[in-house]
Amino acid sequence: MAMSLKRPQLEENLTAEKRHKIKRKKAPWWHSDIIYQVYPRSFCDSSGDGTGDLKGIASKADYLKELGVGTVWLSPIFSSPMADFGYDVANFTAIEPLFGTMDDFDALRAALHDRGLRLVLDFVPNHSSDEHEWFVKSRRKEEPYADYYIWADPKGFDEEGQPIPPNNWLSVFRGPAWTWAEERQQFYFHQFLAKQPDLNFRNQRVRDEMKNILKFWLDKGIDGFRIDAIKHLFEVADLSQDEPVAKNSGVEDPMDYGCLSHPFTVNQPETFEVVKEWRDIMDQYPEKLMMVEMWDRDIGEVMKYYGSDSVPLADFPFNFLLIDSFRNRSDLSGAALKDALDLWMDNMPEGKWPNWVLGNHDNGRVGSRFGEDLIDALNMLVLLLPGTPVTYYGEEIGMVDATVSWEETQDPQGRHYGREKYLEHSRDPARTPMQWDSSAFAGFTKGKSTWLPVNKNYKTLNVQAQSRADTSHLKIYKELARLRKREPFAGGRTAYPVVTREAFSVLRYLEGYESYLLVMNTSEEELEVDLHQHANMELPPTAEVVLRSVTDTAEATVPGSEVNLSELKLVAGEGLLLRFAEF
Ligand code: TEU
Repeated sequence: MAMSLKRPQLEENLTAEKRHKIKRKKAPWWHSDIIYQVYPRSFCDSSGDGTGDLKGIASKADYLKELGVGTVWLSPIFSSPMADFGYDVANFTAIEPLFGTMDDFDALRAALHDRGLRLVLDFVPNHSSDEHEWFVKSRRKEEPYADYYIWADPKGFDEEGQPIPPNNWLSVFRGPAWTWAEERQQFYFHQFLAKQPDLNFRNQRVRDEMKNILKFWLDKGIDGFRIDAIKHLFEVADLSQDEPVAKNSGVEDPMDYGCLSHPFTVNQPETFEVVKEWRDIMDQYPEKLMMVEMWDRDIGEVMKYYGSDSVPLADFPFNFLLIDSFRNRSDLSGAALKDALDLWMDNMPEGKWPNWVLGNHDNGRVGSRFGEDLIDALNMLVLLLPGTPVTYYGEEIGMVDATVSWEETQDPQGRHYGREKYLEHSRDPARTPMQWDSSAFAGFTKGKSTWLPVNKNYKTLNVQAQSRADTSHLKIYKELARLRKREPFAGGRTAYPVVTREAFSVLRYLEGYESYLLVMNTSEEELEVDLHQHANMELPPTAEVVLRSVTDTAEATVPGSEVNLSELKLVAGEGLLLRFAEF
């Protein structure tokens, strides 16, 4: 067969049997797990206060097990005034009372572990809350905390006697990245909100504190970390330098983060030293997962976080290319999908492991970004590619962005842009409560209100309805989670036999096993495609349908049917998973 092969992990010329032996012996658990992101405020509320909590999550442990995910990653659950909904931590080793107690945490960990599921926590090292004891003391210049944060004198004073920040650096959330502290008569730096002052990683004590925090949670038996906003960890030491205006950004608002480029505030070389220190700590425990969150257009910068064979860093930096390459449906085509997959695989260092992220709490829901018709096809894609898929809660049932009015808007990123523009920036629409059933508040709470509105579509779009339906996003997801454990997916090879504007296909195959072919129609129209005409390799004349998108109700593609690959019909956005004997 003439095709281009990608085998991220295994030697090309080994026999299938030997490959399996190596794989069984060596592959870490997170190669086979699906990582499922729970946004704790929005998953399940046991207390009735309208915000999700740990007991609520624990009550859904059976659901998660049955879903077929292996690892549960929780967005921050630590003590927090909730200015950025937990990403502003006031005590890194205490549980936020809104979410419960340390006993609830232990019970949740046990509930997951008892079911063979793993638990990964969010680690937010770049900043703390301004209500953290360290910052309160630092603001008073109390030792040893005085230099725990990035403090700077004003560049001068304006005509009204107001202090001028040391440079033009901007906050990711809009506006100056410097806030004046009366008490200390200095500015402090915050890459995000003023309520999220950046920690000073040039201070050894800060580095030690953070290491101890990692150990604290590892000693509690968690299985790894997702590390937040890693590229922001260091800034240049010389604070006198302005960041340059970004060329061709198209951003007009001078207070928008996008209008500057950021040579002095992200991806500084020192960051990798610190990540290495964390890796070393994690390696003192058996098989802990380290995922880093790194959002950057520069793929080379992203890949650096994998490290190398001699200096391994994260197990993977999140792969956001499936979010970032296509902001909407019109950007999506078979060819563009192939480019996005290749961009990761071709740049990933030798011997490293890929991952695929379709959505998270900072981005719109998959169905809203691309179109609901593509939900199943995209789940098929990320769950069947080689690599670790990351699923944001609710994506398994195809939740879509909810309408959140200006009055209801909670997200500080949205609020910072004001009533006119909040919709472009608010992350709330993708953070609404999980839709469990058709009862009040979608079964998310027994209380009288919820922190964000429940999507109005919950009466029909919910877990219970999809469990009962003959076909549903949920049923497809579960089937995929089961299928991906089979050898052609777990340890097989990958090829892309047909890539056109409207069609994309992925073949997973392994000597001695049946081959699986996923065919996707990326267009918004029905498609009839002759795979043989377009294929860059030999394909059999027919194949058996294994799974199809919920939108396809044709007689010819009922699972189990034999379809002719010369005249394959797909509805708009469909994913069709086919199987044929090894050939
Ligand atoms: O997000 C980090 C974040 O905002 C960056 O990835 C950002 O998009 C990029 O640097 C802009 O170029 C994390 C969390 O996911 C988010 O929810 C938090 O608000 C943020 O950190 C602050 O902790």
